Amino acid sequence: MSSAIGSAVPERSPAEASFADWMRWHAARIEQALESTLPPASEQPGTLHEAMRYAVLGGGKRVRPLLVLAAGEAVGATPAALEAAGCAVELIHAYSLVHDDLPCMDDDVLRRGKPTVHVAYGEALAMLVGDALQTLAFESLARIAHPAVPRMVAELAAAAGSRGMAGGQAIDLAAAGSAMSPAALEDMHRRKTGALLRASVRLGAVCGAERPAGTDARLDAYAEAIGLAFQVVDDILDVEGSSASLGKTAGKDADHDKPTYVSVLGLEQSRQMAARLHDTALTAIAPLGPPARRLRELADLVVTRNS
Ligand code: GRG
Repeated sequence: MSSAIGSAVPERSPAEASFADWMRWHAARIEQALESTLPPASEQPGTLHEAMRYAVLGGGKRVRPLLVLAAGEAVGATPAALEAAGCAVELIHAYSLVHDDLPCMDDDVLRRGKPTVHVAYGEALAMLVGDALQTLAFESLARIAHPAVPRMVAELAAAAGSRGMAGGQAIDLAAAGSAMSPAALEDMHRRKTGALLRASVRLGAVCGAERPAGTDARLDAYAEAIGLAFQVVDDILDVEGSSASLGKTAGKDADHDKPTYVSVLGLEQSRQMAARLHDTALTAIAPLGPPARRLRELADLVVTRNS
């Protein structure tokens, strides 16, 4: 085993491993795969490649690749395709964070506990880092040897595009300073945050060769619920967390006068909504039984996380 994975991580990820061990093992594998997918900083143009690596490596919870892997496990998919698909989703996520932090968008200086990419490398290079991470995501997805690749490319592109994440971001930018109904807020977040989380589950699911009838619908219902729960919890953490624990600037939403679950529903109702969505997610996948164990544990993590 490579030293990059580290001696504290078990040799294999057995079915009976604790969730913490399962996560550490897969996060280390994903880190290694991202490391080898990203061009080395020694390759020209060196500064762009260095900045891409700065944006992606050594930080982040890796929730999206873990969802790909957990959904794949739930349907008996082979690990190699899942890992590569997980990397592709994480590259899209990293690109979105780099662009989101730019002065023309959220204008943030701290991400994953370190200066944002435009602070470290300048705005023009940060734009290019996002662009290049996005195309690298689709290049690596297209290179996977699996019959479901065309479906995976379509799912990821739709989730990241104007009907998904980029569209949600456009709605978000237009909403600052204005009131929003709970329904409009939900629509925005289903696109901005939910679409990529849903795509993560779908990418894992389509790697499974023979899925019993109803499985895709159950996984979709799970993904819809945790996608929204993730955002509700994010809004709660923005109010309750510290910049040190979050690794990003706390209190940004209020500073930018943005509608959030906390500003629209209040803290207590937001907590109740997260708990309801957690229940919905668990109910949706209950019929999938023990193979869906990691999806259940990830749903728990989404609502109990503090960063
Ligand atoms: C610029 C096209 C474009 C889209 C940006 C994702 C996004 C859209 C903006 C990020 C703003 C934000 C903080 C949204 C809340 C939910 C979210 C995506 C949080 C960050 O994801 P985590 O917590 O981050 O998984 P790590 O660093 O752990 O990967």
